[in-house]
Amino acid sequence: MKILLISANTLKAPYPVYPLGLDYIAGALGSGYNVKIADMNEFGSPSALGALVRDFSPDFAGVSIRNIDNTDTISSRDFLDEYKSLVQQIRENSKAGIILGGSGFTIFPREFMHALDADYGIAGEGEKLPLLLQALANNADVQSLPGVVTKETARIIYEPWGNKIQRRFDQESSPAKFYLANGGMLNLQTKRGCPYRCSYCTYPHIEGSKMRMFPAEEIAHDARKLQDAGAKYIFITDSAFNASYDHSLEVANAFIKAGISIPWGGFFAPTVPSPDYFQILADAGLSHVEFGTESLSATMLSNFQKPFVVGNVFEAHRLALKAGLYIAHYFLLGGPGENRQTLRETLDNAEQLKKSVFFFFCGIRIYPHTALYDIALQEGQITADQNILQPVFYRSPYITDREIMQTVEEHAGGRFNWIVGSGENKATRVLPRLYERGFSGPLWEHLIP
Ligand code: B12
Ligand code: SF4
Repeated sequence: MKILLISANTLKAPYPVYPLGLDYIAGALGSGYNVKIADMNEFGSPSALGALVRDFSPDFAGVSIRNIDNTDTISSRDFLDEYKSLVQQIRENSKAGIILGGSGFTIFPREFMHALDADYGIAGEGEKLPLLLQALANNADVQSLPGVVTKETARIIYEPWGNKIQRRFDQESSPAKFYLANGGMLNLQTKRGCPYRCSYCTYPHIEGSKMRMFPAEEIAHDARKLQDAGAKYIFITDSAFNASYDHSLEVANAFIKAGISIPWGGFFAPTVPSPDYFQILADAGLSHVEFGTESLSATMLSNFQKPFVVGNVFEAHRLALKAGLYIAHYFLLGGPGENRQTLRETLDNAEQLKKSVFFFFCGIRIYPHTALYDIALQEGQITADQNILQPVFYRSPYITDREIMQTVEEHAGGRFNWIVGSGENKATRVLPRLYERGFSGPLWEHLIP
């Protein structure tokens, strides 16, 4: 059976993202299938995909829907029309059944099934794809399979994958070559799931709320493959790399043993680690720490149900700085209860975080299966029957977006390391030029004063 796996994502900001999920699906399908991976970043436009679909003539096309929109309140952009033309290309050039999946799809499975008129979908982990394909080959019932969605599905069974998880990375594949030639950043996952329940966050729904760690040696082995292929930087895609201090340390030690010498980074929660934690990670090559801080107001951290308090952020920052790491803090402004005073607290406290980059996002994308969704519903910001595939952002009733933005801009006073929005400003326009000049990695470190 021939399976074409397509990464639909063409967003290149802040940089192009290697379609890691498709490596895992290829790993799950194994050698019993003839699998080809196509990445829309290589094709430029959906119509350019047509010839490949015709030549390969797949039995099924799996389309990976990662991004729904750019989650930017300042210049919001969604990708539905792009995905519609992609699906049209598959239909026009083959008889393949179309199966959707991916993190964006998992948040809005029914909406995507209808909007893209797809045949099947898998909400959650794509490792379930072989089960769906076998059931289809045997004309068996697919509705009872966990995660499987059709346009008729009434209830989706969300169940984390409990069996083997295996990545198939092929450094000779054209996607691998594309990312190695464009910035050299590849990615790696060390576990799935996040045990925290931050009010606005989709990650526990996408990956599950119980952490499932991968064996450290296997991860280090995969990291070594990426390094040997020519990767210049590895992004660890875990929801929060330090959600398990023990496991992340095991990974770091396995990296050292495997001779990983390229820099790497990922998302961290600013909880307080042991005094030598960041130093051990730095010795293993960690270079960039991206803290999901969100606010430096005690009230807002509690409203967001964050697993840390303001003092923890200062301490985590201090230890990361001491280990010589590049640090970025991400903020979400305008959440439930945000007002002039909480905003002021956040901005004043941020002054204490030296040698760092701050990314401020204003207005929070409302997603189903989150506490923020229920708050927005109660406050009448959305209705129960509203389709929120088109982005809807939560707005605090106590302060306007305009005032938040203005206050942040005034407070920042033109400092390059204070970035508002996902970066349509002067500072981040510099980044693509740095890639062209051969720099690699996330590059925000160049904005640190
Ligand atoms: C890591 C990450 C990043 C990193 C990526 C770094 C890197 N080099 O890899 C960075 C920080 C750069 C980033 C940026 C952005 N991100 Co991001 N990111 C993530 C995160 C946490 C993990 C993604 C990941 O790699 N997972 C690991 C892999 C293995 O999983 P996967 O790809 O999802 O694949 C599995 C399943 O989904 C499924 N699957 C995947 N494809 C398919 C296909 C088929 C056919 C099937 C059956 C199954 C299937 O099977 C796979 C294996 O189990 C997710 C949230 C999450 N927890 O999923 C958000 C997430 C994907 N990001 C999101 C967004 C919005 C963005 C940005 C637009 C934010 C911004 N404004 O800048 C940018 C876009 C960047 C780009 N160029 O596309 C959203 C997308 C939803 C949306 N609203 O559009 C997510 C879901 C977070 C959220 N808000 O809910 N991101
Ligand atoms: S914001 Fe981070 S720590 Fe909180 S639930 Fe989401 S992934 Fe977990």
